[in-house]
Amino acid sequence: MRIDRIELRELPMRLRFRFQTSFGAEQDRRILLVTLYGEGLEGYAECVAGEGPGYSSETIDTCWSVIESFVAPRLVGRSFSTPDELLHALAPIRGHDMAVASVEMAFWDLLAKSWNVPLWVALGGHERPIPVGISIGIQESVQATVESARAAVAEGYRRVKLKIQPGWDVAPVAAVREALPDVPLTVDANSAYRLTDARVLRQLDAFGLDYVEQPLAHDDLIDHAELQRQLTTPICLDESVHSPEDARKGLQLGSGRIINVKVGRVRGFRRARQVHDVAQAFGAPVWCGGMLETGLARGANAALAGLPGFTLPGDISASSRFYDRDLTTPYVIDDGHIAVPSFPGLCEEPDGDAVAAFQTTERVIDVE
Ligand code: OSB
Ligand code: MG
Repeated sequence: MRIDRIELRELPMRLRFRFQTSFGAEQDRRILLVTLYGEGLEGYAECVAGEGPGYSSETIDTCWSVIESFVAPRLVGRSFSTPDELLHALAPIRGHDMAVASVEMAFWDLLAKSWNVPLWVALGGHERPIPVGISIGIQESVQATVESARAAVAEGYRRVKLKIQPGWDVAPVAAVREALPDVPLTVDANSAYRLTDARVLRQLDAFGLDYVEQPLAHDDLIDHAELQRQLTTPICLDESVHSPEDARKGLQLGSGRIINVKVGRVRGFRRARQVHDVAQAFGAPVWCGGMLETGLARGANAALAGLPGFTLPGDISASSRFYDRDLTTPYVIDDGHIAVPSFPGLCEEPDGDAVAAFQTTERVIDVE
């Protein structure tokens, strides 16, 4: 597959509500839409970086810059027959995983379209309905949190995850657990605690949580292992895992027992599948995380979640939860599940009118 051209477009899109986490609030998303052109086909993907470096060190601007200056020049005008070959050409780029992932994902779209198969086939997964959970941001009050959780369960979501931070943990969790005694419930701290907060985190053991997600530092595995020894609730690693090697080290050390796999965070589908394989070797469940994506990436996430080790509900909520107008046919939740897309490639063709309506900036990197 020869890559003739890479196109970057910025689409500012507004979330339907402010999404508050321990690292900040997000409402305005700057969607970076990547298009690869090759063999008469177009491959699409969305970059998952945020506007600011709160979740990881990458931002939409660093991704734009790294793709333009370092990724595209290594790819345009060259041929790659597999994602491995493409990743090899990008190996000199240390880090910047979300930037690399967006291009790797668009390459999978191109490849799968050229083979005329849906992404789940290209990935070697299964076409099964994927159970989905919902991630509820930090709310104004405990009452508002309980209402959001009740509404999510009424809509069919199979797991409720509450964002927590110091001072906003035991009270909302206790209230939601009391209101919804049987719902699979989890919490996500996005690295807001330290090992010295173990006493508070141990209090969460009383609520039968499926896991506590990334309680400690984004780059830590050692303190997580110590904390895991002190908790009965499993720890799920998110920010700490960027590679299959990180997954191996985290599971070997006992830093956690579950992994949230985000394609953008781990440099693309190839490595997402490898993280899945490592976790399977350890007997550790994984699930597919979300980054407030548009419908473009939701289908791709569902396809990834068709791999057999994805045994827990993913953060793949309905398009309409986040966006009034989506870039593709909106994804819907049916009885708490999302369907794995069956059209060739990673996603449906983005709706040209919607792209034009949102687009503000464009840059094309062509063969000279
Ligand atoms: O930690 O899982 C996270 C959104 C942005 C950044 C980090 C995270 C999240 C979510 C939202 O929890 C999940 C979703 O897209 O539904
Ligand atoms: Mg998380």
